[in-house]
Amino acid sequence: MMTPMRYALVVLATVIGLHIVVSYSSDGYRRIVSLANLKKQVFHPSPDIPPYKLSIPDEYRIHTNWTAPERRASAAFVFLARNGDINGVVSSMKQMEDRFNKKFRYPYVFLNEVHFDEAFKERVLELTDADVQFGLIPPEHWNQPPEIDEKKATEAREQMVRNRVIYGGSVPYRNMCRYNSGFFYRHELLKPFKYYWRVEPGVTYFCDLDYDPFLFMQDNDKLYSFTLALPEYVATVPTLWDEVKAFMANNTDLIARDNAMDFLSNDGGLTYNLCHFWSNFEIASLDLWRGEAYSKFFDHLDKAGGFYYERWGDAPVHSIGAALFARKDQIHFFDDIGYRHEPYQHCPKGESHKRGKCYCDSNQSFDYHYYSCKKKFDQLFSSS
Ligand SMILES: Nc1nc2c(ncn2[C@@H]2O[C@H](COP(=O)(O)OP(=O)(O)OP(=O)(O)O)[C@@H](O)[C@H]2O)c(=O)[nH]1
Ligand SMILES: [Mg+2]
Repeated sequence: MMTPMRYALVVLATVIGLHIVVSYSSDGYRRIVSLANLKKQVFHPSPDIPPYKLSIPDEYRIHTNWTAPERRASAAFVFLARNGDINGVVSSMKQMEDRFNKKFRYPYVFLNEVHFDEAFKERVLELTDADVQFGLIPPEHWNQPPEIDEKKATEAREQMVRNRVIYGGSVPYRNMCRYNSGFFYRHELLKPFKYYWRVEPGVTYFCDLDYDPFLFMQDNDKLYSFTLALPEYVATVPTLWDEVKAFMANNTDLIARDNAMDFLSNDGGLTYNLCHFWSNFEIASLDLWRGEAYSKFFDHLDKAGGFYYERWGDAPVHSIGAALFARKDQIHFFDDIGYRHEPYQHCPKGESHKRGKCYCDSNQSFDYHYYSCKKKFDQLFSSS
């Protein structure tokens, strides 16, 4: 016969036994009876802290000790922006991180003609584990040069405003175009790099990118790349092609063999068809711009003054530079990078769309629009 004492011992042993068995077989049970949890129950926080303010326990978080791929290109993102562009900047950058750079961790270089403010820096730094640098543009690289005849420039701007040319009355816009055309690649912070990816505020990246486009460019001897190509507003570049022709006539030795002149001109170079690669997206070689040919070309254009007497954009200037000083096969179309800068977008099709898990509509790709210059690019290769 069981005494009450023995009876109590048997019950206790059964409870302990069950606890051990269930602890081993059930994660949930183990969590509930864990010391940490019991402690939480006993020492629950002061009632004036709402429970949602307690941080989620670390055990719920995924810990991936991600390391960037070993082989990397010498490359950085370049972001020219104003302090007031911050909301568009973080939108573009967050997408860049999520779609690509979380895996690759390429550094960012931000450039501005005034100091970036603390709020700007703070919001940018929150977004990435990669290195981020903030650079100040030297005034002599940014401001309208003293050789420009201000009276002539003012008259030109006023005329453009009357003609409703977009940004026609803006000096800062012209400074920006000239800076992007001829100076950004000389900035101290970009000196260590060979390639850059230009990012602008408020753009959209539609697809995941599961390879390194910088390495692709480097390994395959590509110098310039694009996703969108279209004609420039003729009112912004009325004398640009005259200057290009004058430069070519005096510098035949600098023009690449197998260049992409037929992308720019429908008549062998006589006239400009206004086609250009849209430079708000660029992955390109910094050394292409730093080289003798483009340096002399930019100096020639700068002396002609069309950045201020007209409104030459960095897109046609870069495009003409790339088309003339690189071989056509050194210019790459990044079909698998879904990209939008208002009001146009490139969206991959078929297998590329699927591989990139793209969320854009392939039927709404500017490539097939009558206005697109993509077909001129394709024609470069149609007879070779
Ligand atoms: N620091 C600085 N950056 C500028 C200035 N103007 C433009 N930018 C930057 O230069 C790039 C091109 O300027 P945008 O205003 O986007 O020019 P756009 O693409 O021709 O025209 P949008 O259709 O307005 O986008 C962007 O990265 C801007 O943030 C400026 O005055 N200072
Ligand atoms: Mg823009």
